[in-house]
Amino acid sequence: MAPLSRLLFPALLVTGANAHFNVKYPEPIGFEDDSQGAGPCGGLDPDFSTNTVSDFHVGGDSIALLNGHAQVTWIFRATLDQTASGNWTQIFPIVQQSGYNMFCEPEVTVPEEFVGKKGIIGIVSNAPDGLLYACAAVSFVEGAGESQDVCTNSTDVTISFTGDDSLSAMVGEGTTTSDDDDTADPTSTASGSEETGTDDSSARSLRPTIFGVLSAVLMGAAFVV
Ligand SMILES: *[C@@H]1O[C@H](CO)[C@@H](O)[C@H](O)[C@H]1NC(C)=O
Ligand SMILES: *[C@@H]1O[C@H](CO)[C@@H](O)[C@H](O)[C@H]1NC(C)=O
Ligand SMILES: [Cu+2]
Repeated sequence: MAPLSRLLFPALLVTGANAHFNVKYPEPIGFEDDSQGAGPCGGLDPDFSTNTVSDFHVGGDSIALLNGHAQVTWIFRATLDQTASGNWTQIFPIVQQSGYNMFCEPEVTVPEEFVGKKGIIGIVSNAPDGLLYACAAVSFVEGAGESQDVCTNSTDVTISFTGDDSLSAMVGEGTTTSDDDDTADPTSTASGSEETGTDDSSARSLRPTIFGVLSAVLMGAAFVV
């Protein structure tokens, strides 16, 4: 009995710790799985007096992510608004990640004019369970960052450039005219969300099935124990 429950306990923990995604670099302001769907920072408010404030090199620095979904699209954005409430600049093209686990982009650049200021790096994931958010509090500095040990791509992950209207609607407020047009056009945003819904539908229907089977197996095993 004891060996079996020892086997089952880690299995239950793994099932319970079903994180949407984690930011491995730069250090995020925090992480709450339950509120990660709340923008702009996953249910957390940046606080530069208590958060770790990392240097982020405008000439190229790393954003390292641990993804808990089969397929997502990502947008990276930055703002000098320390409350993260707006004025976002897109800092990397939107990409799609297929496969779980690590995706790291080591050369994310930020506008030179951010140097010497503090602000927020925001990461938004369009996942099968909705839009998910994380933020890091940073100090923008000159030059290029050193390579980070945590900056890896998992072997079975593929990354491709893509479009995603619900993500591109999250940048550009008050920055460029073309981005303003995107944001102001409800038709393009609406059709974008529909497309995304269709793309994700297979993943969405698969997940509950897997969890249903897993739960049934675990519950069955628990009765045996
Ligand atoms: C918005 O960001 C730009 C840089 O992209 C900055 O020059 C400007 O001061 C910011 N505006 C506000 C209101 O924070
Ligand atoms: C991970 O893959 C992306 C997309 O191909 C690439 O830009 C990036 O440099 C890779 N990261 C590492 C650490 O090699
Ligand atoms: Cu999720």
